[in-house]
Amino acid sequence: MSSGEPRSQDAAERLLRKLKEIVGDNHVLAAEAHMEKHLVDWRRRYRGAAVGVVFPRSTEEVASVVKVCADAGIGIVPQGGNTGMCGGAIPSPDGHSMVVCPGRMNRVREIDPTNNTMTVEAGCILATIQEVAADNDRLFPLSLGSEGSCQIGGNVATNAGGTAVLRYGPMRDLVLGIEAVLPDGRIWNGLSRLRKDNTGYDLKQLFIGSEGTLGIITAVVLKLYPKPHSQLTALAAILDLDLALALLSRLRSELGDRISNFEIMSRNEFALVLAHNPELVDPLDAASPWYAFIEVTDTIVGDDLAAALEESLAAALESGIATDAVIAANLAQAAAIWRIRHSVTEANIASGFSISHDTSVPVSQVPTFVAQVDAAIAAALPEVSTYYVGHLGDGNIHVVVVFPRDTYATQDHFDDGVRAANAIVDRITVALGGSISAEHGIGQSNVGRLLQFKPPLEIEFMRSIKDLFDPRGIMNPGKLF
Ligand code: FAD
Ligand code: 2HG
Ligand code: ZN
Repeated sequence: MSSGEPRSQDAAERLLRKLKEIVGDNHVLAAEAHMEKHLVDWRRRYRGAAVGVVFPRSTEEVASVVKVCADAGIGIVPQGGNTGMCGGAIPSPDGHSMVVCPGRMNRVREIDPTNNTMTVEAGCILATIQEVAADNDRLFPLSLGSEGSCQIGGNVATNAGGTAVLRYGPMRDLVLGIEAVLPDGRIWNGLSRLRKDNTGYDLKQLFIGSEGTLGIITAVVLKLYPKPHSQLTALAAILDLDLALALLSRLRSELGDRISNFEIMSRNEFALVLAHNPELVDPLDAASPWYAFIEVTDTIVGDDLAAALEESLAAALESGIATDAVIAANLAQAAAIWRIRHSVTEANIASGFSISHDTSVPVSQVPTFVAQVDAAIAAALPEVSTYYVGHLGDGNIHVVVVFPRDTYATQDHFDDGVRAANAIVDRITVALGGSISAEHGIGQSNVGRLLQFKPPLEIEFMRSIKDLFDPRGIMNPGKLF
Protein backbone atom coordinates (compact mmCIF):
# COMPACT_ATOMS: atom_id res chain seq x y z
CA MET A 1 0.00 0.00 0.00
CA SER A 2 0.94 3.62 -0.32
CA SER A 3 3.50 4.81 2.19
CA GLY A 4 1.23 7.84 2.28
CA GLU A 5 3.58 10.77 2.83
CA PRO A 6 4.61 13.83 2.45
CA ARG A 7 5.90 13.24 5.93
CA SER A 8 6.48 16.89 6.70
CA GLN A 9 4.90 20.24 6.07
CA ASP A 10 7.91 21.08 3.88
CA ALA A 11 7.40 18.02 1.73
CA ALA A 12 3.70 18.84 1.37
CA GLU A 13 4.51 22.38 0.33
CA ARG A 14 7.10 21.19 -2.18
CA LEU A 15 4.53 18.82 -3.65
CA LEU A 16 1.85 21.52 -3.85
CA ARG A 17 4.34 23.87 -5.55
CA LYS A 18 5.13 21.25 -8.19
CA LEU A 19 1.42 20.66 -8.79
CA LYS A 20 0.81 24.40 -9.18
CA GLU A 21 3.58 24.50 -11.79
CA ILE A 22 1.69 21.81 -13.73
CA VAL A 23 -1.92 23.04 -13.49
CA GLY A 24 -1.57 26.69 -12.46
CA ASP A 25 -1.83 28.36 -9.05
CA ASN A 26 -5.60 28.67 -9.18
CA HIS A 27 -6.20 25.00 -9.74
CA VAL A 28 -4.75 23.55 -6.57
CA LEU A 29 -6.57 23.82 -3.25
CA ALA A 30 -4.84 23.20 0.06
CA ALA A 31 -6.70 25.25 2.66
CA GLU A 32 -9.05 23.12 4.77
CA ALA A 33 -12.03 25.43 4.16
CA HIS A 34 -11.50 25.42 0.38
CA MET A 35 -11.13 21.64 0.23
CA GLU A 36 -14.21 20.98 2.42
CA LYS A 37 -16.69 19.95 -0.29
CA HIS A 38 -14.17 17.49 -1.73
CA LEU A 39 -13.51 15.83 1.62
CA VAL A 40 -17.09 14.90 2.53
CA ASP A 41 -19.55 12.79 0.57
CA TRP A 42 -22.93 14.32 -0.24
CA ARG A 43 -24.70 12.13 2.32
CA ARG A 44 -22.15 13.29 4.93
CA ARG A 45 -21.30 9.71 5.88
CA TYR A 46 -17.56 9.94 5.19
CA ARG A 47 -15.10 12.68 5.99
CA GLY A 48 -11.54 12.44 4.78
CA ALA A 49 -8.43 14.60 4.71
CA ALA A 50 -5.99 15.40 1.91
CA VAL A 51 -2.75 17.19 1.16
CA GLY A 52 -4.63 19.05 -1.56
CA VAL A 53 -7.22 18.96 -4.30
CA VAL A 54 -5.99 19.41 -7.85
CA PHE A 55 -7.91 20.25 -11.04
CA PRO A 56 -5.96 19.32 -14.20
CA ARG A 57 -7.12 20.57 -17.61
CA SER A 58 -5.74 17.88 -19.94
CA THR A 59 -4.67 14.25 -20.05
CA GLU A 60 -1.04 15.37 -20.12
CA GLU A 61 -1.57 17.44 -16.98
CA VAL A 62 -3.20 14.44 -15.27
CA ALA A 63 -0.17 12.33 -16.24
CA SER A 64 2.25 14.90 -14.78
CA VAL A 65 0.15 15.21 -11.61
CA VAL A 66 0.13 11.43 -11.16
CA LYS A 67 3.90 11.19 -11.69
CA VAL A 68 4.60 13.87 -9.10
CA CYS A 69 2.25 12.27 -6.56
CA ALA A 70 3.67 8.79 -7.26
CA ASP A 71 7.22 10.11 -6.74
CA ALA A 72 6.11 11.61 -3.45
CA GLY A 73 4.55 8.25 -2.51
CA ILE A 74 1.14 9.63 -1.68
CA GLY A 75 -2.27 8.21 -2.53
CA ILE A 76 -4.33 9.53 -5.45
CA VAL A 77 -8.11 9.75 -5.13
CA PRO A 78 -9.98 10.48 -8.37
CA GLN A 79 -13.16 12.45 -7.75
CA GLY A 80 -15.85 13.22 -10.32
CA GLY A 81 -19.15 14.81 -9.29
CA ASN A 82 -18.87 13.31 -5.78
CA THR A 83 -22.39 11.85 -6.07
CA GLY A 84 -21.30 8.26 -5.39
CA MET A 85 -23.18 6.14 -2.87
CA CYS A 86 -20.25 4.28 -1.29
CA GLY A 87 -17.69 6.89 -0.24
CA GLY A 88 -15.36 5.86 -3.09
CA ALA A 89 -14.36 9.43 -3.99
CA ILE A 90 -13.53 10.52 -0.43
CA PRO A 91 -9.91 10.21 0.72
CA SER A 92 -9.08 8.35 3.92
CA PRO A 93 -8.82 10.45 7.11
CA ASP A 94 -5.02 9.97 7.39
CA GLY A 95 -4.51 13.00 5.13
CA HIS A 96 -1.89 11.29 2.95
CA SER A 97 -3.72 11.55 -0.37
CA MET A 98 -4.21 14.00 -3.18
CA VAL A 99 -7.73 14.37 -4.58
CA VAL A 100 -7.64 14.68 -8.38
CA CYS A 101 -10.76 16.18 -9.99
CA PRO A 102 -11.09 15.99 -13.80
CA GLY A 103 -14.03 18.46 -13.78
CA ARG A 104 -12.17 20.98 -15.98
CA MET A 105 -11.66 18.28 -18.60
CA ASN A 106 -15.13 18.70 -20.02
CA ARG A 107 -14.71 18.85 -23.79
CA VAL A 108 -16.65 16.80 -26.29
CA ARG A 109 -13.72 15.78 -28.45
CA GLU A 110 -15.72 14.29 -31.28
CA ILE A 111 -19.23 13.26 -32.23
CA ASP A 112 -19.67 10.85 -35.13
CA PRO A 113 -23.37 10.31 -35.82
CA THR A 114 -22.64 7.81 -38.59
CA ASN A 115 -20.48 5.65 -36.33
CA ASN A 116 -22.95 6.41 -33.51
CA THR A 117 -20.15 7.37 -31.14
CA MET A 118 -19.14 10.34 -29.08
CA THR A 119 -15.67 10.87 -27.59
CA VAL A 120 -15.83 12.90 -24.40
CA GLU A 121 -13.49 13.93 -21.62
CA ALA A 122 -13.99 12.41 -18.19
CA GLY A 123 -15.19 15.63 -16.54
CA CYS A 124 -18.25 16.06 -18.80
CA ILE A 125 -21.48 16.16 -16.81
CA LEU A 126 -23.83 13.32 -17.77
CA ALA A 127 -26.77 15.68 -18.52
CA THR A 128 -24.56 17.70 -20.90
CA ILE A 129 -23.64 14.54 -22.78
CA GLN A 130 -27.32 13.62 -23.10
CA GLU A 131 -28.04 17.12 -24.48
CA VAL A 132 -25.19 17.09 -26.98
CA ALA A 133 -26.31 13.66 -28.21
CA ALA A 134 -29.91 14.92 -28.57
CA ASP A 135 -28.72 18.02 -30.49
CA ASN A 136 -27.15 15.60 -32.94
CA ASP A 137 -30.36 13.57 -33.26
CA ARG A 138 -28.95 10.77 -31.15
CA LEU A 139 -29.59 9.31 -27.69
CA PHE A 140 -27.08 8.65 -24.96
CA PRO A 141 -29.30 6.51 -22.76
CA LEU A 142 -27.67 6.47 -19.30
CA SER A 143 -30.10 8.20 -16.93
CA LEU A 144 -29.68 8.72 -13.17
CA GLY A 145 -31.23 10.98 -10.51
CA SER A 146 -27.79 12.62 -10.20
CA GLU A 147 -27.33 13.28 -13.92
CA GLY A 148 -27.09 17.06 -13.43
CA SER A 149 -23.90 16.69 -11.38
CA CYS A 150 -22.26 13.29 -11.88
CA GLN A 151 -19.45 13.08 -14.44
CA ILE A 152 -18.99 10.51 -17.18
CA GLY A 153 -15.61 9.47 -15.71
CA GLY A 154 -17.41 8.69 -12.43
CA ASN A 155 -20.17 6.88 -14.32
CA VAL A 156 -17.60 4.66 -16.02
CA ALA A 157 -15.58 4.14 -12.84
CA THR A 158 -18.71 3.01 -10.96
CA ASN A 159 -20.31 1.15 -13.88
CA ALA A 160 -23.43 3.23 -13.19
CA GLY A 161 -26.88 1.75 -13.85
CA GLY A 162 -29.99 3.90 -13.48
CA THR A 163 -33.40 3.71 -15.08
CA ALA A 164 -32.67 2.74 -18.70
CA VAL A 165 -30.61 -0.41 -18.08
CA LEU A 166 -33.63 -2.54 -18.99
CA ARG A 167 -33.23 -1.57 -22.63
CA TYR A 168 -29.69 -0.26 -23.05
CA GLY A 169 -27.65 -1.95 -20.31
CA PRO A 170 -25.41 -0.34 -17.66
CA MET A 171 -22.31 1.74 -18.38
CA ARG A 172 -20.43 -1.49 -19.11
CA ASP A 173 -22.54 -1.82 -22.28
CA LEU A 174 -22.24 1.81 -23.34
CA VAL A 175 -18.47 2.27 -23.67
CA LEU A 176 -16.34 1.42 -26.71
CA GLY A 177 -13.03 2.93 -25.65
CA ILE A 178 -11.17 4.44 -22.72
CA GLU A 179 -8.17 6.71 -22.24
CA ALA A 180 -6.63 6.57 -18.79
CA VAL A 181 -3.58 7.70 -16.88
CA LEU A 182 -1.98 4.72 -15.16
CA PRO A 183 -0.54 4.86 -11.62
CA ASP A 184 3.01 5.30 -12.98
CA GLY A 185 1.94 8.32 -15.04
CA ARG A 186 1.85 6.56 -18.42
CA ILE A 187 -1.10 7.38 -20.68
CA TRP A 188 -3.05 4.41 -22.03
CA ASN A 189 -4.83 5.42 -25.22
CA GLY A 190 -7.58 2.83 -25.58
CA LEU A 191 -9.98 5.21 -27.35
CA SER A 192 -11.25 2.61 -29.78
CA ARG A 193 -14.36 3.48 -31.80
CA LEU A 194 -14.80 -0.11 -32.95
CA ARG A 195 -17.82 -2.26 -32.31
CA LYS A 196 -15.90 -5.40 -33.10
CA ASP A 197 -12.35 -6.02 -31.94
CA ASN A 198 -11.40 -9.54 -31.08
CA THR A 199 -7.73 -9.09 -30.31
CA GLY A 200 -7.44 -10.58 -26.86
CA TYR A 201 -8.43 -9.36 -23.41
CA ASP A 202 -10.85 -6.43 -23.29
CA LEU A 203 -8.85 -4.05 -21.09
CA LYS A 204 -11.46 -1.28 -21.04
CA GLN A 205 -13.80 -3.59 -19.13
CA LEU A 206 -11.25 -3.71 -16.28
CA PHE A 207 -11.51 0.05 -15.93
CA ILE A 208 -15.31 0.05 -16.03
CA GLY A 209 -16.33 -0.44 -12.40
CA SER A 210 -12.73 -0.07 -11.14
CA GLU A 211 -13.73 2.83 -8.84
CA GLY A 212 -10.49 4.75 -9.29
CA THR A 213 -8.28 1.85 -8.17
CA LEU A 214 -6.47 1.18 -11.47
CA GLY A 215 -5.92 4.66 -12.89
CA ILE A 216 -7.62 7.95 -13.72
CA ILE A 217 -10.03 7.75 -16.64
CA THR A 218 -9.47 10.86 -18.77
CA ALA A 219 -11.70 10.25 -21.81
CA VAL A 220 -14.16 7.72 -23.15
CA VAL A 221 -15.82 6.73 -26.41
CA LEU A 222 -19.54 6.31 -25.81
CA LYS A 223 -22.08 4.40 -27.85
CA LEU A 224 -24.99 6.44 -29.19
CA TYR A 225 -28.44 5.24 -30.19
CA PRO A 226 -31.17 6.59 -32.48
CA LYS A 227 -33.08 9.41 -30.81
CA PRO A 228 -36.65 8.37 -30.02
CA HIS A 229 -39.32 10.25 -31.96
CA SER A 230 -42.02 9.43 -29.47
CA GLN A 231 -41.74 8.94 -25.74
CA LEU A 232 -44.49 8.22 -23.24
CA THR A 233 -44.54 7.88 -19.47
CA ALA A 234 -47.13 5.95 -17.50
CA LEU A 235 -47.73 5.26 -13.83
CA ALA A 236 -49.56 2.06 -12.89
CA ALA A 237 -51.02 0.98 -9.55
CA ILE A 238 -50.36 -2.66 -8.72
CA LEU A 239 -51.33 -4.87 -5.79
CA ASP A 240 -48.15 -6.92 -5.45
CA LEU A 241 -44.80 -7.65 -7.04
CA ASP A 242 -45.91 -10.86 -8.79
CA LEU A 243 -48.44 -8.72 -10.62
CA ALA A 244 -45.74 -6.13 -11.34
CA LEU A 245 -43.68 -8.87 -13.02
CA ALA A 246 -46.79 -9.99 -14.91
CA LEU A 247 -47.30 -6.41 -16.13
CA LEU A 248 -43.68 -6.13 -17.22
CA SER A 249 -43.92 -9.43 -19.04
CA ARG A 250 -47.15 -8.43 -20.77
CA LEU A 251 -45.80 -5.03 -21.86
CA ARG A 252 -42.66 -6.69 -23.16
CA SER A 253 -44.52 -9.16 -25.27
CA GLU A 254 -46.90 -6.51 -26.60
CA LEU A 255 -44.52 -3.57 -27.01
CA GLY A 256 -41.20 -5.36 -27.44
CA ASP A 257 -38.06 -3.38 -26.69
CA ARG A 258 -40.00 -0.12 -26.91
CA ILE A 259 -40.16 -0.41 -23.10
CA SER A 260 -37.12 1.48 -21.88
CA ASN A 261 -37.91 1.85 -18.16
CA PHE A 262 -39.89 -0.20 -15.70
CA GLU A 263 -39.29 0.94 -12.12
CA ILE A 264 -41.17 0.00 -8.98
CA MET A 265 -41.85 1.77 -5.69
CA SER A 266 -43.67 0.71 -2.54
CA ARG A 267 -46.55 2.82 -1.24
CA ASN A 268 -44.71 4.03 1.87
CA GLU A 269 -41.79 5.26 -0.28
CA PHE A 270 -44.22 6.97 -2.68
CA ALA A 271 -46.01 8.67 0.25
CA LEU A 272 -42.69 9.75 1.76
CA VAL A 273 -41.60 11.39 -1.50
CA LEU A 274 -44.92 13.26 -1.77
CA ALA A 275 -44.69 14.37 1.88
CA HIS A 276 -41.21 15.80 1.32
CA ASN A 277 -42.10 17.46 -1.98
CA PRO A 278 -45.41 19.28 -1.49
CA GLU A 279 -45.31 20.58 -5.08
CA LEU A 280 -45.65 17.00 -6.40
CA VAL A 281 -49.14 15.54 -6.71
CA ASP A 282 -50.24 11.93 -6.77
CA PRO A 283 -51.37 11.37 -10.37
CA LEU A 284 -53.67 8.50 -9.34
CA ASP A 285 -56.97 8.68 -7.44
CA ALA A 286 -56.34 6.09 -4.73
CA ALA A 287 -53.35 4.76 -2.84
CA SER A 288 -51.90 1.45 -4.02
CA PRO A 289 -49.43 -0.99 -2.37
CA TRP A 290 -47.04 -0.75 -5.34
CA TYR A 291 -46.43 1.54 -8.30
CA ALA A 292 -44.74 0.92 -11.64
CA PHE A 293 -43.08 3.83 -13.44
CA ILE A 294 -43.07 2.97 -17.12
CA GLU A 295 -41.45 4.64 -20.09
CA VAL A 296 -41.88 3.56 -23.68
CA THR A 297 -40.06 5.10 -26.60
CA ASP A 298 -40.10 4.59 -30.32
CA THR A 299 -37.69 5.68 -33.00
CA ILE A 300 -40.05 4.98 -35.90
CA VAL A 301 -41.91 8.07 -37.11
CA GLY A 302 -45.64 7.55 -37.51
CA ASP A 303 -45.82 4.44 -35.33
CA ASP A 304 -48.75 4.92 -32.95
CA LEU A 305 -46.99 4.33 -29.67
CA ALA A 306 -49.78 5.93 -27.62
CA ALA A 307 -52.41 3.58 -29.03
CA ALA A 308 -50.19 0.55 -28.41
CA LEU A 309 -49.49 1.56 -24.80
CA GLU A 310 -53.13 2.45 -24.09
CA GLU A 311 -54.28 -0.88 -25.45
CA SER A 312 -51.73 -2.81 -23.45
CA LEU A 313 -52.52 -1.00 -20.18
CA ALA A 314 -56.27 -1.31 -20.78
CA ALA A 315 -55.90 -5.07 -21.18
CA ALA A 316 -53.78 -5.20 -18.01
CA LEU A 317 -56.48 -3.30 -16.09
CA GLU A 318 -59.20 -5.54 -17.43
CA SER A 319 -57.38 -8.71 -16.41
CA GLY A 320 -56.63 -7.34 -12.94
CA ILE A 321 -52.84 -7.14 -13.40
CA ALA A 322 -53.00 -3.41 -12.63
CA THR A 323 -55.71 -1.64 -10.66
CA ASP A 324 -55.26 1.84 -12.14
CA ALA A 325 -52.98 3.58 -14.62
CA VAL A 326 -52.36 7.00 -16.07
CA ILE A 327 -50.43 7.98 -19.18
CA ALA A 328 -48.82 11.43 -18.99
CA ALA A 329 -50.62 13.74 -21.43
CA ASN A 330 -47.61 15.97 -22.04
CA LEU A 331 -43.94 16.42 -21.24
CA ALA A 332 -44.66 18.38 -18.06
CA GLN A 333 -46.82 15.57 -16.67
CA ALA A 334 -44.19 13.01 -17.64
CA ALA A 335 -41.49 15.04 -15.89
CA ALA A 336 -43.66 15.31 -12.77
CA ILE A 337 -44.06 11.52 -12.65
CA TRP A 338 -40.30 11.00 -13.03
CA ARG A 339 -39.66 13.64 -10.34
CA ILE A 340 -41.46 11.32 -7.91
CA ARG A 341 -39.19 8.44 -8.91
CA HIS A 342 -36.00 10.49 -8.79
CA SER A 343 -36.73 12.13 -5.43
CA VAL A 344 -36.46 8.99 -3.30
CA THR A 345 -32.87 9.39 -2.16
CA GLU A 346 -33.33 12.88 -0.80
CA ALA A 347 -36.69 12.04 0.81
CA ASN A 348 -35.13 9.04 2.55
CA ILE A 349 -32.27 11.10 3.90
CA ALA A 350 -34.67 13.75 5.18
CA SER A 351 -36.87 11.17 6.92
CA GLY A 352 -34.41 10.04 9.59
CA PHE A 353 -31.38 7.80 9.92
CA SER A 354 -31.60 5.57 6.89
CA ILE A 355 -29.56 2.95 5.12
CA SER A 356 -30.08 1.81 1.58
CA HIS A 357 -29.18 -1.51 0.02
CA ASP A 358 -28.39 -2.09 -3.61
CA THR A 359 -29.35 -5.71 -4.12
CA SER A 360 -29.78 -7.65 -7.33
CA VAL A 361 -31.43 -11.04 -7.54
CA PRO A 362 -32.70 -12.94 -10.58
CA VAL A 363 -35.72 -10.96 -11.78
CA SER A 364 -38.07 -13.86 -11.04
CA GLN A 365 -36.90 -13.88 -7.39
CA VAL A 366 -37.75 -10.24 -6.63
CA PRO A 367 -41.16 -10.96 -5.02
CA THR A 368 -39.61 -13.65 -2.78
CA PHE A 369 -36.71 -11.37 -1.89
CA VAL A 370 -38.97 -8.50 -0.84
CA ALA A 371 -41.39 -10.76 1.07
CA GLN A 372 -38.57 -12.42 3.00
CA VAL A 373 -36.75 -9.16 3.80
CA ASP A 374 -39.98 -7.50 4.90
CA ALA A 375 -40.92 -10.35 7.24
CA ALA A 376 -37.42 -10.80 8.70
CA ILE A 377 -36.87 -7.08 9.37
CA ALA A 378 -40.34 -6.65 10.88
CA ALA A 379 -39.63 -9.56 13.25
CA ALA A 380 -36.12 -8.49 14.25
CA LEU A 381 -36.48 -4.68 14.26
CA PRO A 382 -40.18 -3.92 14.74
CA GLU A 383 -39.67 -0.17 15.19
CA VAL A 384 -37.97 0.50 11.82
CA SER A 385 -39.74 1.22 8.52
CA THR A 386 -38.70 -0.58 5.37
CA TYR A 387 -39.27 1.00 1.96
CA TYR A 388 -38.59 -0.39 -1.49
CA VAL A 389 -37.67 1.25 -4.77
CA GLY A 390 -35.81 -0.08 -7.73
CA HIS A 391 -35.25 -1.25 -11.19
CA LEU A 392 -37.57 -4.26 -11.40
CA GLY A 393 -36.61 -5.21 -14.93
CA ASP A 394 -32.98 -5.57 -13.77
CA GLY A 395 -33.82 -7.47 -10.56
CA ASN A 396 -32.21 -4.53 -8.71
CA ILE A 397 -34.12 -3.47 -5.60
CA HIS A 398 -33.04 -0.82 -3.10
CA VAL A 399 -34.21 -1.84 0.37
CA VAL A 400 -34.33 1.36 2.41
CA VAL A 401 -34.44 0.95 6.18
CA VAL A 402 -35.37 4.06 8.16
CA PHE A 403 -34.53 4.06 11.88
CA PRO A 404 -36.73 6.45 13.91
CA ARG A 405 -34.67 9.15 15.62
CA ASP A 406 -36.35 8.72 19.01
CA THR A 407 -35.80 4.93 19.30
CA TYR A 408 -32.31 5.03 17.80
CA ALA A 409 -31.10 7.99 19.79
CA THR A 410 -27.50 6.84 20.34
CA GLN A 411 -24.86 5.99 17.76
CA ASP A 412 -24.28 2.55 19.33
CA HIS A 413 -27.94 1.67 19.14
CA PHE A 414 -28.11 2.83 15.53
CA ASP A 415 -24.95 0.87 14.63
CA ASP A 416 -26.44 -2.30 16.16
CA GLY A 417 -29.64 -1.78 14.19
CA VAL A 418 -27.73 -1.24 10.95
CA ARG A 419 -25.68 -4.39 11.51
CA ALA A 420 -28.83 -6.43 12.16
CA ALA A 421 -30.63 -5.05 9.09
CA ASN A 422 -27.57 -5.58 6.87
CA ALA A 423 -27.18 -9.17 8.05
CA ILE A 424 -30.81 -9.91 7.20
CA VAL A 425 -30.69 -8.39 3.72
CA ASP A 426 -27.32 -10.00 2.94
CA ARG A 427 -28.40 -13.46 4.13
CA ILE A 428 -31.51 -13.39 1.94
CA THR A 429 -29.62 -11.91 -1.03
CA VAL A 430 -27.00 -14.65 -0.94
CA ALA A 431 -29.58 -17.41 -0.45
CA LEU A 432 -31.38 -16.23 -3.60
CA GLY A 433 -28.17 -16.13 -5.65
CA GLY A 434 -27.99 -12.33 -5.63
CA SER A 435 -25.35 -9.60 -5.39
CA ILE A 436 -24.84 -7.15 -2.51
CA SER A 437 -24.00 -4.34 -4.96
CA ALA A 438 -25.89 -4.16 -8.24
CA GLU A 439 -24.99 -0.67 -9.45
CA HIS A 440 -23.51 1.53 -6.69
CA GLY A 441 -20.19 -0.28 -6.30
CA ILE A 442 -18.02 -1.06 -3.29
CA GLY A 443 -16.16 2.17 -2.45
CA GLN A 444 -15.35 2.18 1.25
CA SER A 445 -18.87 1.20 2.44
CA ASN A 446 -18.81 -2.36 1.16
CA VAL A 447 -15.18 -3.46 1.45
CA GLY A 448 -15.91 -5.97 4.22
CA ARG A 449 -19.00 -7.30 2.49
CA LEU A 450 -17.10 -7.79 -0.79
CA LEU A 451 -14.54 -9.96 1.00
CA GLN A 452 -17.31 -11.81 2.80
CA PHE A 453 -19.41 -12.64 -0.23
CA LYS A 454 -17.14 -12.75 -3.28
CA PRO A 455 -15.61 -16.17 -3.94
CA PRO A 456 -11.95 -16.24 -2.75
CA LEU A 457 -10.72 -17.18 -6.23
CA GLU A 458 -12.33 -14.05 -7.69
CA ILE A 459 -10.81 -11.89 -4.94
CA GLU A 460 -7.42 -13.46 -5.71
CA PHE A 461 -7.73 -12.54 -9.40
CA MET A 462 -8.93 -9.03 -8.55
CA ARG A 463 -5.95 -8.50 -6.25
CA SER A 464 -3.57 -9.75 -8.96
CA ILE A 465 -5.06 -7.27 -11.44
CA LYS A 466 -4.72 -4.45 -8.90
CA ASP A 467 -1.05 -5.43 -8.26
CA LEU A 468 -0.34 -5.55 -11.99
CA PHE A 469 -1.58 -2.00 -12.63
CA ASP A 470 -0.75 -0.46 -9.28
CA PRO A 471 2.00 -2.42 -7.50
CA ARG A 472 2.59 0.43 -5.02
CA GLY A 473 -1.10 0.69 -4.12
CA ILE A 474 -1.29 4.43 -4.63
CA MET A 475 -4.57 4.56 -6.59
CA ASN A 476 -7.54 5.21 -4.33
CA PRO A 477 -6.14 3.43 -1.26
CA GLY A 478 -8.67 1.69 0.98
CA LYS A 479 -11.34 1.41 -1.72
CA LEU A 480 -12.63 -1.86 -3.15
CA PHE A 481 -10.19 -3.98 -1.09
P1 FAD B 1 -17.81 10.18 -7.80
O1 FAD B 1 -18.82 10.04 -6.74
O2 FAD B 1 -16.99 11.41 -7.81
O3 FAD B 1 -16.81 8.92 -7.75
C1 FAD B 1 -17.30 7.61 -7.68
C2 FAD B 1 -16.13 6.63 -7.82
O4 FAD B 1 -15.54 6.74 -9.11
C3 FAD B 1 -15.00 6.88 -6.84
O5 FAD B 1 -14.42 5.65 -6.49
C4 FAD B 1 -14.00 7.70 -7.64
O6 FAD B 1 -12.68 7.54 -7.18
C5 FAD B 1 -14.17 7.12 -9.02
N1 FAD B 1 -13.94 8.09 -10.10
C6 FAD B 1 -14.61 9.24 -10.36
N2 FAD B 1 -14.13 9.83 -11.47
C7 FAD B 1 -13.13 9.03 -11.92
C8 FAD B 1 -12.23 9.10 -13.02
N3 FAD B 1 -12.26 10.09 -13.91
N4 FAD B 1 -11.32 8.10 -13.16
C9 FAD B 1 -11.26 7.09 -12.29
N5 FAD B 1 -12.07 6.97 -11.23
C10 FAD B 1 -12.99 7.93 -11.05
N6 FAD B 1 -26.06 5.33 -9.30
C11 FAD B 1 -26.55 4.34 -10.10
O7 FAD B 1 -25.80 3.48 -10.54
N7 FAD B 1 -27.88 4.31 -10.42
C12 FAD B 1 -28.76 5.25 -9.99
O8 FAD B 1 -29.95 5.17 -10.29
C13 FAD B 1 -28.25 6.31 -9.19
N8 FAD B 1 -29.08 7.29 -8.76
C14 FAD B 1 -28.59 8.28 -7.98
C15 FAD B 1 -29.45 9.29 -7.56
C16 FAD B 1 -29.00 10.33 -6.77
C17 FAD B 1 -29.95 11.41 -6.33
C18 FAD B 1 -27.62 10.37 -6.38
C19 FAD B 1 -27.08 11.48 -5.56
C20 FAD B 1 -26.75 9.37 -6.80
C21 FAD B 1 -27.22 8.32 -7.60
N9 FAD B 1 -26.37 7.30 -8.05
C22 FAD B 1 -26.87 6.29 -8.85
C23 FAD B 1 -24.95 7.23 -7.61
C24 FAD B 1 -23.94 8.08 -8.43
O9 FAD B 1 -24.54 9.19 -9.03
C25 FAD B 1 -23.22 7.23 -9.47
O10 FAD B 1 -22.45 6.25 -8.82
C26 FAD B 1 -22.31 8.03 -10.41
O11 FAD B 1 -21.88 7.17 -11.46
C27 FAD B 1 -21.09 8.63 -9.72
O12 FAD B 1 -20.49 9.60 -10.57
P2 FAD B 1 -19.60 10.79 -9.96
O13 FAD B 1 -19.01 11.54 -11.09
O14 FAD B 1 -20.37 11.57 -8.99
O15 FAD B 1 -18.46 9.95 -9.24
C1 2HG C 1 -32.01 4.99 -7.40
O1 2HG C 1 -32.31 3.97 -8.00
C2 2HG C 1 -30.60 5.16 -6.92
O2 2HG C 1 -32.80 5.93 -7.26
C3 2HG C 1 -30.50 5.52 -5.47
O3 2HG C 1 -29.83 4.05 -7.23
C4 2HG C 1 -31.31 4.66 -4.56
O4 2HG C 1 -31.17 6.10 -2.64
C5 2HG C 1 -31.06 4.96 -3.07
O5 2HG C 1 -30.76 4.02 -2.37
ZN1 ZN D 1 -30.88 2.56 -8.34
